[in-house]
Amino acid sequence: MLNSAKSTKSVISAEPEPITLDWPATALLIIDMQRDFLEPGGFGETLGNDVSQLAGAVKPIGAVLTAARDTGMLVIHTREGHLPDLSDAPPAKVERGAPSLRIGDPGPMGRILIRGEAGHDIIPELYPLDSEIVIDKPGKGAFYATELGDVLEKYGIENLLVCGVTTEVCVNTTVREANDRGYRCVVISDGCASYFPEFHEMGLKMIKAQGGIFGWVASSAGVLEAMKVSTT
Ligand code: C5J
Repeated sequence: MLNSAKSTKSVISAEPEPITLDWPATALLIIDMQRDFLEPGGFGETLGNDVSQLAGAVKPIGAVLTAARDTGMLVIHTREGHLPDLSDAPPAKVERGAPSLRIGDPGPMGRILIRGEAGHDIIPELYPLDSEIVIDKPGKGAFYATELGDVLEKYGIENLLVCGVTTEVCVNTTVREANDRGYRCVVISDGCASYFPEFHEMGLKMIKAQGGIFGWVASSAGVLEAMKVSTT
C-alpha cells in the first residue's frame, strides 16, 4: 500500500550547505526588534550608533513572520531589557562605556532599556500577536536567565529560524547558546542587521564557517521558498 502521508519536511537552500527542516519541529525566533535598538532616542543611539543601519531587516523579517503565521509555526519574539529597579542589570553592563544616556536613564521613549517603557517594546511593523511568545531577557543571549529552553522543549522544537538585531551581538550570542543546546539554527541573512555592516558580514561568516560551526545561513527568499514547499 502506498504511504499517502504528506511530508512535513523540506530543504532550505543555505550555506554552507542545504539543510532539511521538519517544520512542526521548527520555530521562528525574532531577536530584539525593539524601538530601543531601531529608533532614534533609544539604547542603540545612546551608544553612538546610526540606528538607520538596522531598517533593512524589517521587511525580510515581516515576510517570514507572515509566512510563519500562515503556516502555524511557533513564533517567539525576544526583548532585551531590565527590571525598573535594575536588580537584573549587572553594574558592569550599566556602567560600561560613555553613552549619552545610561540604562535606566529617562529618554524620549521612556527609561532606556527598561521593561514596560515605550522604547523597550517591539516595533509596530513586527508587533507580536497575543498568541505569540515574548521572552524578556536581561542579557545578550536569549537562553541566559529566561524560560526559552523550557518553551522550546514544551513545543518539541529542534530547529530555529533566527533573525533580528544585532547580527554580531544578540543574534550571534543566541545562536551560539542554541548550538550548544543541540538546536539547528538557520540564520536569515537579510533578516539580521548591525550598526556596522562589516560586523554583519563577519557575524554571518562566523556562523557558517568550518562546515557550519554554529549553524546555517539562508536568505529570507530561500526560507520562504522552502516554507512554500512545506505547505503544498
Ligand atoms: C545590543 C542586541 N547590540 N540586541 N543588543 O546591545 O544586539
